[in-house]
Amino acid sequence: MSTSIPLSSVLIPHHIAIIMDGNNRYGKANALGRGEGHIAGKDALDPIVEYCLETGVQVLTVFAFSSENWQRPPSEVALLMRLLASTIHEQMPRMNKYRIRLRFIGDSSQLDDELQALMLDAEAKTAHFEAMTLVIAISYGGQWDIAHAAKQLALKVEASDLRAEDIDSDLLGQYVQLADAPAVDMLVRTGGEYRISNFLLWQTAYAELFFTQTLWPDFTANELADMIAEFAQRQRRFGKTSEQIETQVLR
Ligand code: M2E
Repeated sequence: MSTSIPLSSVLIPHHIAIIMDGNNRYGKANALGRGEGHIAGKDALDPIVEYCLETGVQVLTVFAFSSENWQRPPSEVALLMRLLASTIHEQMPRMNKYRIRLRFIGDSSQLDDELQALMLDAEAKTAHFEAMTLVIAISYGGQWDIAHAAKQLALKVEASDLRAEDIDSDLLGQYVQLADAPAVDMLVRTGGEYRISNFLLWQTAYAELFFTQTLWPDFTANELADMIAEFAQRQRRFGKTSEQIETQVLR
């Protein structure tokens, strides 16, 4: 029996999350100086954002700086912090042009006051845009996210606003980051590693996973388009019974 759900709502991902890995290896392979791979990686995001906008993707979330990235050499952390601030500045005209809402997730308490202020300002100035949402994960970890949500519930229990027995996965899910966004339906990792690396753990519970050897600065909208086509194929297959797939193979 067919349903009246529009095909586009299952075949086009609502929410894509990307682990932008491979900047340092790109720098080494191209004889760039220390940290210059990150500078190359900074420009790779623009065509991806434009492609998502054209395709009708509602939310694009990228892993700019993980909880674990604090362990990198101090000079690299400092460079990444400067790059984050300059990128936010540079992106503002593009956010205005394309009417993209900018949001940040992560433990911002660990960041410089100046960077925190810049992030709040960028969020406030783009809050009314509705063409797409670009989420930048900074000082983010999936385990931090879930622990932070658990703490909010614990505070409610402590204040007698909530009974412990009423806690379930549906309620906890309302307190993790991006609870107001659609679930991630495609998780992409560039740079050849096959790990989640503590990115969005709760939000990717049902995501289709995509891995590529391509280093982040070399990643193109074309390659993302191929992955979205593969996503649509997987969704079509998922919508059929195994018998229907067998019939299709025999025809
Ligand atoms: C990014 C940050 O490795 C990071 C260096 C800075 C740029 N970058 C990668 C980002 O992820 C902020 C915005 Cl507004 C856009 C992209």
